[in-house]
Amino acid sequence: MNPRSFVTPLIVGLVSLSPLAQPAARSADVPAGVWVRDGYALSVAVDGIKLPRFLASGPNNTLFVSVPKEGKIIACRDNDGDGTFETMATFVEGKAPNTILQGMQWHDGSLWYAQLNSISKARDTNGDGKADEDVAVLGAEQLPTGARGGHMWRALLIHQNRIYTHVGDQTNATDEPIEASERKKIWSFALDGSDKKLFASGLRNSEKLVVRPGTNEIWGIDHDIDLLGAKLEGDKKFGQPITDHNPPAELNHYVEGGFYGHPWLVGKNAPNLNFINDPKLVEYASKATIPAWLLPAHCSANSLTFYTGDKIPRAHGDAFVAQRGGSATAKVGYCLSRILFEDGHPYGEQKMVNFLKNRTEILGRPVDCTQAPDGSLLFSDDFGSKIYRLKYVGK
Ligand SMILES: [Ca+2]
Ligand SMILES: [Ca+2]
Ligand SMILES: [Ca+2]
Repeated sequence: MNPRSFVTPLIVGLVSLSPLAQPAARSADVPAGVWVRDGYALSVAVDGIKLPRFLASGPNNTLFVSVPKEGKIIACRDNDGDGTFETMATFVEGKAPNTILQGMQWHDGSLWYAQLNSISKARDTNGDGKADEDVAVLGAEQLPTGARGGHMWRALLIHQNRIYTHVGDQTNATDEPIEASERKKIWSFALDGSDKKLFASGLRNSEKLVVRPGTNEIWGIDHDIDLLGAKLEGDKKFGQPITDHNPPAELNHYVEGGFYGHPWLVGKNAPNLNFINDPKLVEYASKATIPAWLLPAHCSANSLTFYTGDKIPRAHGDAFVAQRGGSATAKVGYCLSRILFEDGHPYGEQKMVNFLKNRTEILGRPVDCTQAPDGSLLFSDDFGSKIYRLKYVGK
């Protein structure tokens, strides 16, 4: 039987929940040449959203997908909980394109989401699948600026009745007093937008903040700087032998009052070569918290999700990381990786899915990842405009 025959438009209330183009099982294939770790199966979970970026799991097997380019958030539904999304509907729309729909989290019956200069919460009060109540919780006057330029993506985390948010450096590495800018810091607020507090400083660009399971620890991956060796590498006729491999990206455990070194320090408190004459370098280093784990330079690890399920052996408490791949002359990233944890500390990393064929050909760029209700992992790819599912299937 043609699986298409199962797919009929679902009309709920006044809103047509248009079906996915095809059931996931027979939708677009995984591109030939994508490497998947032994014991795991990769499939296309959603094929039909152009340029999907950020993901959040919601109730009733709903996956929220932001599409910044179109100013909307789409809700994909797995109506029968079998792991295949039958329908998708626009949950939030009409936002100015490219105003960033980045951080998203389901909390207390609403989808909370971040934009360039706001944090809002949206909910569906009449069950038609579309948000009809959309309330701004924080606006430009309260938030660290998300002015265009530099690293404008806004992280969002809600934890223990606080909102945590961060916007990255306005340039590659802005040398200014710590107190001069609200960027490069994590701020927290009460859920009604009051009680603004500084949480941590010295970040360059941590696009997602997450809580380690069973703890109140806030973790994130900081993209470190470009052009580290540019002054020495000159006209690049010798390539970028320093910058290509340095500095590492950082998996950080962000603590209240912590300082993480940017822009003066990189990696494990190595000086940023561009500030080598700053007399305060050693003082900064004495205050800085070093990363808990280092990732490859320029891997553009946008996102991580801690695994809380039991469907992947020994993975509970490990972090899965979406690495979009970035600016190095030699291509790095373009993968989903797993950082292994023991006793709360990372001790190893392995690739789970590699979208870089023969180290040169790009077959996908993972942007965000989240855990699905069935214990598999979902991650978005804005290169192939797909959302993938990675499932443990055993040997
Ligand atoms: Ca289903
Ligand atoms: Ca509604
Ligand atoms: Ca740092």
